[in-house]
Amino acid sequence: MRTKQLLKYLRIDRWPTVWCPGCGNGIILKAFLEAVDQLKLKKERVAVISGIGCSSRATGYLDFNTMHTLHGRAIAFATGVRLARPEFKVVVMGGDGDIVSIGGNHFIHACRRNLDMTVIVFNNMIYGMTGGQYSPTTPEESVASTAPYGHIEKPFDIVELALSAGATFVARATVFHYNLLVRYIKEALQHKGIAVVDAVTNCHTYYGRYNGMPEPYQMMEYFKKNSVTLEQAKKMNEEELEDKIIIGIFRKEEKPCYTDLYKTVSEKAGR
Ligand SMILES: Cc1ncc(C[n+]2csc(CCOP(=O)(O)OP(=O)(O)O)c2C)c(N)n1
Ligand code: SF4
Repeated sequence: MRTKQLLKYLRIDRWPTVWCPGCGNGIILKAFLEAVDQLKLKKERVAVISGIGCSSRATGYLDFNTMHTLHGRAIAFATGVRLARPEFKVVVMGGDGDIVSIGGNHFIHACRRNLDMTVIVFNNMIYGMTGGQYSPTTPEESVASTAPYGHIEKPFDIVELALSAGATFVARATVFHYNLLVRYIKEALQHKGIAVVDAVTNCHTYYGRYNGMPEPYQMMEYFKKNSVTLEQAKKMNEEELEDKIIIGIFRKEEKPCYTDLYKTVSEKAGR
């Protein structure tokens, strides 16, 4: 019933999606639509920009103002949209590879500038579209097509990265925690300044298959078993937190955002 009400936000003529059955991308997409619907945002006033990857295909299915751009460059395009159309809610969607690997520089500087936009990272810990190569968030010792003997690098923690780069809203949930995901995306969309949601999701086809969880439900069980809330995490030591996914809102603060500061400069310049 609820799903039916959300169909108005989708380009149904473009379905079925390219996504594997059971891919977590659909869960994140639905959580986003639920948040948009609860906030009663007008779809004509929402712009969604993505890069390249399985997750970035989301913009093709969403009936908003959408742009499917270049790998890693969604935030750069979104910055242009933000400045040109201040009345729009600007949302960036992309994979961990897209946003924190090739697009990593755009990401940290968008956080530093406090650009007024929501960035939803579909964090499946791997490059899905290109066949399961390791990404900057692939956990140490995990197997990937480019790490058949186990990954030797330490992963980026997207939350830590966003916090240290100066993001003013930072949250994380997994696709197992659907209601939390809706809540955090909703808060992110209401936030003035940059809002980063690390949406941890399953690519069972590659990450799961290489790491003993080939079925979507096995990855769901993994997320359920290994997630701890921020409150629980505060009482745990480093060893206990190893391999744990900490979920919650890590920062929510008001600070002048880039567009407001830019406006004051334009006014000074008499424009
Ligand atoms: C400049 C450039 N480099 C590399 C690629 C190839 N490429 C396409 S998608 C992708 C990675 C996708 O991984 P991610 O962003 O994590 O998204 P996912 O597919 O997992 O959702 C890569 C490397 C490209 N399209 N353009
Ligand atoms: S390859 Fe992975 S990320 Fe891509 S659609 Fe399939 S399950 Fe999803």
